[in-house]
Amino acid sequence: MTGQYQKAYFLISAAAMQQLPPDEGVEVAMVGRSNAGKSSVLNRITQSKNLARVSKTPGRTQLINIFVLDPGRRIADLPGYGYARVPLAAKLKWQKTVDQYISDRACLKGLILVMDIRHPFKELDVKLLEYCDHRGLPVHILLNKADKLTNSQVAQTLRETKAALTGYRNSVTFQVFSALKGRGLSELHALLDQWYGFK
Ligand SMILES: Nc1nc2c(ncn2[C@@H]2O[C@H](COP(=O)(O)OP(=O)(O)OP(=O)(O)O)[C@@H](O)[C@H]2O)c(=O)[nH]1
Ligand SMILES: [Mg+2]
Repeated sequence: MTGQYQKAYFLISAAAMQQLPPDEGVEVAMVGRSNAGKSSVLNRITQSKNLARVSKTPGRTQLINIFVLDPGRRIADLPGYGYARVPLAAKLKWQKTVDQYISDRACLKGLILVMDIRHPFKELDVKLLEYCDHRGLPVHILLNKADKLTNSQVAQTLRETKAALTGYRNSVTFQVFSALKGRGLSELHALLDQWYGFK
């Protein structure tokens, strides 16, 4: 159902929860370390060149950017975490906004956790996974930038990922992805179709 995603448009950049649209319908959020490729993934999902601003400077997406697919379905692009050069006070503020969003947003159906396939399962990724497991929130991991690895390196990372995810009770799924090349897009669309209830 790719047509549903191409209709996406930008709604608002929210600096705080109160600025978000009403907490109803279905929202799916993109999360992950700064520079992992969240915005690039969003552009790939919606087949648009720069719906979400893709920045070569990490940490540029500092607000919760909301995109609308249709009146009851939205995508949230959350601020990236873990970028060292951001001032601590600003970092803490973003962290608070993201924590609050994930814990309080009732319409949040699941998280798309974007990781750089070359550096997966960093400390904050694991913390997030543990929190979602605790909260019972589904997480779908994208091992992004797969174009940077050889096939055998990808296969090795998949084995390691499988091993890293044993022990989570909650629904955690994963796949290989490349926002640059479009690899894995139909698999991701199929997952999103389920979450959004597209037939
Ligand atoms: N080779 C390759 N580069 C990618 C891929 N996805 C993203 N990039 C590059 O990685 C950099 C960061 O991408 P963004 O999409 O801005 O990352 P982000 O996670 O949104 O970053 P923040 O908004 O700063 O948190 C950009 O230079 C992208 O072009 C991919 O699949 N392959
Ligand atoms: Mg971004």
